[in-house]
Amino acid sequence: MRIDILTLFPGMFEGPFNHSILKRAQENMLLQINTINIRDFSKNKHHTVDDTPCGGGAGMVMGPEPLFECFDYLQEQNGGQVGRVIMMCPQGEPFTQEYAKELAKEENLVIVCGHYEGIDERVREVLVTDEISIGDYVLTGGELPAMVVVDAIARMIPGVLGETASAEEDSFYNGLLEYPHYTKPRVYRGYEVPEILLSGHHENIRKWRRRQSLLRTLERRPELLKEVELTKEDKKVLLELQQQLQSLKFENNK
Ligand code: 4FV
Repeated sequence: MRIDILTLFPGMFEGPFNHSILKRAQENMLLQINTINIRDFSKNKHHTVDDTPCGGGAGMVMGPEPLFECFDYLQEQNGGQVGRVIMMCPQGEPFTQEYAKELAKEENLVIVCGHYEGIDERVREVLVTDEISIGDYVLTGGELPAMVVVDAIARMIPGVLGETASAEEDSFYNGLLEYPHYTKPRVYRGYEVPEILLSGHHENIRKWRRRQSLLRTLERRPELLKEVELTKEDKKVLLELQQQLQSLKFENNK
């Protein structure tokens, strides 16, 4: 996959993309990331890319010209193939694991990083195919959201996570929150690893992990359960857990 990131601060990406899994993914040619400086496409003598908002108001708006010029360049560079064009913005669709899986199937992606109050609407109307938000809060720029999206997508590209790690057991991969993880030592400062995990009984361990995922999701993100494909066994376990939590709540309110 090739990802072209349009930004005013290409330097911000050097850190996150030159370490660990993302670095190896690029070395293994599974992922190619190009950061392109939008300011290089500003034609005015001061190379400004923003201007005051039409209709007045505070702050500045990123103008259409440098971005449209940048797209012309990308199209020339890639024989017209620029792929899906993602604008990072608070008004965008909430980013999810499902969305990451979907985008990971693409050959090419372009990510536009905004700054200031926002980007001229004509960019959104003409060039952008996807608007994505990483959360209901306002950041200084689209760079950090772009890094988040690239990281989540990269993990979904076959071969990026390598043998050791498997995305299949991720939180949200199967729609549930992940079960608790333990490793050696068996006892640390008196805190023990649950016996079942040391039993070697794989079916019992699978059941225990599924129960923990259901419990965590029920306690922390019950709305997620509506989207999950639940087995008959899951429904039986969930009923038990709901009754346990009810009686616990009842005990505590006594
Ligand atoms: C944002 C978000 C975000 C808004 C104005 C950049 C900033 C500035 N992007 N999810 N939350 N963007 O706050 O994606 O242009």
